[in-house]
Amino acid sequence: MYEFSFFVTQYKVNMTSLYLLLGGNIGEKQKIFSKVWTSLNLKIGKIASQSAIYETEPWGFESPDLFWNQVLELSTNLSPEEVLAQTQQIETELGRIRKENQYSSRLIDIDILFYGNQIINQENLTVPHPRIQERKFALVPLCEIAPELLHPVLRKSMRQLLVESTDPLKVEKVTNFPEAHS
Ligand code: PH2
Ligand code: MG
Ligand code: MG
Repeated sequence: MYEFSFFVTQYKVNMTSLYLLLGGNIGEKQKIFSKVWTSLNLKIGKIASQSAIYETEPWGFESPDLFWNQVLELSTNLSPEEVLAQTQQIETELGRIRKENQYSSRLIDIDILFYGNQIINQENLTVPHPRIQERKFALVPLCEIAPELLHPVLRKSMRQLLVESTDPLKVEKVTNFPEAHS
């Protein structure tokens, strides 16, 4: 009995709030997004909150195919490296083929925006994601679910970063989107 409650306490203490950004601009977006929600819930942790889905113009490259973007907050007990391995595995399972060093259309991209307030600068992983402040397709959904969240490097809230953003690209809510909660 004692050991059990000890375990529960440890488990809760080690949970970290993780913000992920989903993005994709080709394929059956609705099917792909709902498969991602199921996989994330199973492999990384429970989805605690979700933004709406936004239809967004491609940032950094030209394509007629608009993106869907969504921010999810998960509660996880995985390490950042484990989260990265799991998100990359889910991307691959859903048919993502990586092209090196250039932006291009993709079925699904799962980016780590924030892992608690940790700052990570490794060769294969930078957290917070280095381009959040340049991209309205990340800031608008972040502001919807976490306007007061403080960027641990820039020391500004999501609301402040959105106000200061000069990104002109269109970010519009998709209405009648399905729920990410299972
Ligand atoms: N992701 C990119 C490059 N450009 N543009 C939009 N609208 N949404 C994205 O998720 C996105 C992008 C690189 O990952
Ligand atoms: Mg990305
Ligand atoms: Mg990515």
